[in-house]
Amino acid sequence: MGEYIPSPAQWVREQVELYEGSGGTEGLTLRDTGLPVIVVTHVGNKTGAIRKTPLMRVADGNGYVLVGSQGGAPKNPVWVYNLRANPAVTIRDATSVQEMRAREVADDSERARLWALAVAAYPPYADYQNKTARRIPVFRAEPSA
Ligand code: F42
Repeated sequence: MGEYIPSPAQWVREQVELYEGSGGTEGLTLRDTGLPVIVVTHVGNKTGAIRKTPLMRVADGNGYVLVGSQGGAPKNPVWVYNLRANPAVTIRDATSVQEMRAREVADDSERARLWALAVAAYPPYADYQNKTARRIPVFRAEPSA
């Protein structure tokens, strides 16, 4: 296991510190939206370092939908490449911590179903997709055991 390298983005780093440091009892929502967030721990594909990325909480049965929106920016967030290279992730959802595998969803009909769940959980995702020419990557994290 590599060492943990915190996000260079201050607001993201601070959310991870609060969320994980409190054992999943504080810092559970995105800024002033009140909407729930999970923390995905994964491995950097170049450094091998441990990375921690907060994402919106989009639940789907026993799994989670992970949306690489990055606010509709032109480029994919870097964590997308980490998950493609190494799908083993740990997901913290409040006080629950689970080992999971993140599978990128290629099938159009499955993606459409998961995208609808994502937009229901966090409506700005729809605006983000309209803002960018890239197809926003969608993963489904599933229990690995
Ligand atoms: N981002 C989303 O894309 N979707 C969400 O639903 C979302 C929700 C959310 C909620 C709360 C919150 O605090 C943040 C939220 N974010 C959401 C932002 C998210 O947490 C990420 O910050 C954002 O998606 C950008 O991801 P990123 O992986 O591009 O992060 C950047 C800032 C970063 O950490 N870059 C590192 C750096 O040093 O520049 C690189 C990190 C890395 O993984 N490096 C790899 C390595 O090997 O270590 C190499 C990667 C490569 O291939 O180059």
